Amino acid sequence: MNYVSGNFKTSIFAALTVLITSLTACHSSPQPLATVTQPPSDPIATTQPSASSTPIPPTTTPRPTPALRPDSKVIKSPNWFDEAVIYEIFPRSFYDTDNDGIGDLNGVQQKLDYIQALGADTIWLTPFYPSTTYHGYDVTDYFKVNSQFGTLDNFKALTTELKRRNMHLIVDFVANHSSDSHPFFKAAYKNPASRYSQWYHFRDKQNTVYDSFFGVPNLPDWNTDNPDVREYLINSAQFWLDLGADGLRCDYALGVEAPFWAELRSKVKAKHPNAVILGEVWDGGALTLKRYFEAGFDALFDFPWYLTLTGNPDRNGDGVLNGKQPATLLQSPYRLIQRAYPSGAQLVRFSSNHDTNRIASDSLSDPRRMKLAAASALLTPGVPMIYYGEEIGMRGNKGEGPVYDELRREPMDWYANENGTGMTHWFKPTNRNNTPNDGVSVQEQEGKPDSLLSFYRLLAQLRAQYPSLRSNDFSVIENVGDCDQCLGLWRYAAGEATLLIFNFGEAAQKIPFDLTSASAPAQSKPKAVLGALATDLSQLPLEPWGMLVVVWK
Ligand SMILES: [Ca+2]
Ligand SMILES: [Ca+2]
Repeated sequence: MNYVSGNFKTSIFAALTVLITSLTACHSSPQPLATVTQPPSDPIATTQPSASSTPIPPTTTPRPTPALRPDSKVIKSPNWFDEAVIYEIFPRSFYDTDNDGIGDLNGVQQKLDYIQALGADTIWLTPFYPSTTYHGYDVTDYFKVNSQFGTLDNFKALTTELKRRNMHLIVDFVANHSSDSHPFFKAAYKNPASRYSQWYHFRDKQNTVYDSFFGVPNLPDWNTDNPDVREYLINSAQFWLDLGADGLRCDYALGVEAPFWAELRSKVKAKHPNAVILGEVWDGGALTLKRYFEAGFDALFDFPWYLTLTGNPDRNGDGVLNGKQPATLLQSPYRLIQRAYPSGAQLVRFSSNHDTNRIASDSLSDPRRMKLAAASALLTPGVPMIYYGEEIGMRGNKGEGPVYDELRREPMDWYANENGTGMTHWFKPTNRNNTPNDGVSVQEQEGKPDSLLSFYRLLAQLRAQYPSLRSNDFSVIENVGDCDQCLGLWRYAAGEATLLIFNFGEAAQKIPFDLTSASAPAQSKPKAVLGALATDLSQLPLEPWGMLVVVWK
């Protein structure tokens, strides 16, 4: 049975409660986490970036973290990545091509036109390797494709087709832990004489007590202090890059020591200089992100921005997006790009992923807020990411166990009635978030100018049309009139400037903001590409949860 029914990243928070009570009595054999019924403790309840929100280390042994350096070094992410738009796919739920109800690699390949129409040119695939769970983050073979998703030949065909389209693929890289069904763990468990005894962190002479991801027994931690383990894991990363992948999304990077990431970077870049190394450092603290950039990541997900926008990832409506905090808090994540992180480092901007409540739920199903979240993620500095189904407003809320994260990874809703070619149906409980004829499907939104899908495609067109919406040259507007529910940014490219103002509040605004001021190029007339300008150019009108994007060209 799959007792770790959700991906661990958010079961982290539930597991913490269990962990704390079970640390003193380390599991002696894998036990179901049947006791995970308490609501999660709330380590990231604050939306204020804070170094103290670092999750509790998953083992009884404190893990060293990379040292801070006074002089941030330059980390240059690959050029192709700087203008990328990522589409995150949970393959099981995306598109099925062999009628077993499970999405597959061929299905991803068949929907590339759809993905490109969203302006996305880079796909991040969550794990598609052999594993014992539905989510795949417990890998049993780092060098194979899970037969449910296809074959190595399917993978090669996908990368070939992506290259033909000038698209890119980022694969998930799980270096913190393996599955307890991984052959090396099975060989070493209860067998101290095994050659793999030193590949994990066994804590007793019988090899029955071991460190694992947040105490989850089926996810034993790799011993990355062992050079053989590092070589094995790094070889697996090279294997997928050799087969045509363009980057690694490094799962739970916080769990693995800095020297490992430095070694990974040096070896990967020697062979694949244009591969992107993207880290999941789930932390609201900028100093932590800074340390991990310096450990060797080209890019990190902007969790400080995400947590400020949405509040608690498991609770809806409690962040800036819903007016619960001043939007001026969102200024800081952009300033950090210019002032704190290494020059050339890249931030991935996202409003939900497979470990969080979906943004449509967090927006309380308000189409204005969904569009505001989309525009603020896709048009502001950073590399935007769209979580599959976000573009049609698929809802997703953490369940109350034993099934929880599945409810944020539901089958992509291609059709009004949930039936048709490619539709997956591996998960269809009656309490799911997305149902037939609810307006949430590609079919119901296709061709409708006011639909969320059409809005995402409009954002894609704007990014394609205006280089300033893809450049790293920007400034944060300190005061947007007196509106502390507003965020304002300038973005620049050669001969072009764009003003972006977002209103994260329920009150309409009239912002005294003189568009004839020095910030704008004097030689051209402003054109509103989202929202509308008033006749009086000294005043900017904003609807509740509205936005204004003005281009000078
Ligand atoms: Ca299938
Ligand atoms: Ca639906």
